[in-house]
Amino acid sequence: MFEKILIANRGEIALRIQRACREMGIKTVAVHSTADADAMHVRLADESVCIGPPAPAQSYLNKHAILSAATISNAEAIHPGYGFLSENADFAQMVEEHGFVFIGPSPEHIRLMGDKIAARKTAIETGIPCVPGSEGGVETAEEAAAVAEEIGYPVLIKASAGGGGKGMKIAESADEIADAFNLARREAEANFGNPEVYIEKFLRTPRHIEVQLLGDMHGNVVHLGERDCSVQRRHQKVIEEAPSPALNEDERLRIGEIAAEAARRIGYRSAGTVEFMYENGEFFFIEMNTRLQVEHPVTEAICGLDLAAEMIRVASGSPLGYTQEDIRFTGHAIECRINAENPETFMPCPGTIGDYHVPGGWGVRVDSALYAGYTVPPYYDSMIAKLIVRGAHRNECLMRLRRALDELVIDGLETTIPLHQRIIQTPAFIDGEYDNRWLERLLDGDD
Ligand code: MV4
Repeated sequence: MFEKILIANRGEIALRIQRACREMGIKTVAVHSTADADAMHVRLADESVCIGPPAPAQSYLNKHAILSAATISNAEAIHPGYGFLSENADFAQMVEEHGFVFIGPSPEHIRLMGDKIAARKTAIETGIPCVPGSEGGVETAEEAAAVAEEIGYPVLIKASAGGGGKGMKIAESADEIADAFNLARREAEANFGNPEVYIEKFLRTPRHIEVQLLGDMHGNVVHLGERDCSVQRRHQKVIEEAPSPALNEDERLRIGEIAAEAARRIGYRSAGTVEFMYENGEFFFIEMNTRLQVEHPVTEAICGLDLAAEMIRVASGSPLGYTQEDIRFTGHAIECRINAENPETFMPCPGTIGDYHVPGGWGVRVDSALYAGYTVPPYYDSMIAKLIVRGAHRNECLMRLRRALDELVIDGLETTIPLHQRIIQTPAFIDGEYDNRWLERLLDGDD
């Protein structure tokens, strides 16, 4: 096992990984920008290194500064967390070339899944169901029109270098295809420096359901069930839960096994997530995330595994100590992402924390790097806390979540706590009857 790990991240996820390290007897090195000198992840680390000014490009995205920090601190491995450099294949490769272990998948797998056309081809080859669409990239407006004619309108044009919903264009009919195609290509070139696009049938009311995978270096892969992340606003997840209220036991096992088998076939290692859209009883692959995700705690809550610790174990070469049959799912879990934002306009609201009180009791977990008197800087993501609640079943979980949200106090800035209180009291959410556009409809007042 490693003796010392550098954590190339900040905020709650840096603490999450530090906690796993501490419990495994591993020393931790924090890196931080000048804006984060007083941050909790720096205070709680065994050592810390300042890697640059506040702007992420000069600090948390600065590959050379992070590698220098790993060198001078004698770290053996680097955990990237999520965001920042976590899905940067060049960084993962540099980490290995400098003789450190990258705690994540291989650079080749990160690169493969970062190219959405290649990822779609891999999904098809490994038996994962995909949305009807183009076989590979689409080069001309004529080709786009021919594909759309074949699969039927409406269609969605997506950037191969996109992901997370950036750069998608809908064409409702043949009148719109040429403009949509040209616009999508131009935007893809401008935003990602790569004009390649592909086409899929546009699904109007899918749910977003994703399968958590964990693989080791010895060819073993297990799935840890699914998460329903359909409650989103502008491609930002707001609430996640496991298991999905939309799936029956057969669908759950089938989609998990399909995802795990595909990962086995490509030799995937570490934590990873296969994202699906689910509509009318059918699953369709969208993309694969090659990182530990924000919402991993809902999976931990229902399967009893420590995903951060497992990632570290498999990165050190240990085999998974269990097979799929050993994984047991128990109860229900829901996560609320709490952002420092106005709960109506969603304008970011950095500031200094006044009173701070976190809920406790059975089944309640708060992952956060906040403390009373801490000033949330304006330079980074506005998520400041995650409240994760579990219960024996969904209803107990909902009642406990309502209780925990009422106990939570984060004063001194605006937060999305009132939004969560509203969502979990809305009948459609209580009934588990929501799709990926439900929250935006609720906020627009059409529900
Ligand atoms: C789609 C889609 C409908 N049809 N693809 C958004 C994020 C990115 N991962 C893929 N996304 C979508 N792809 C087809 N063929 C609708 C979305 C989508 C969405 C998907 C999941 C959760 C929330 C969403 C919000 C808007 C659009």
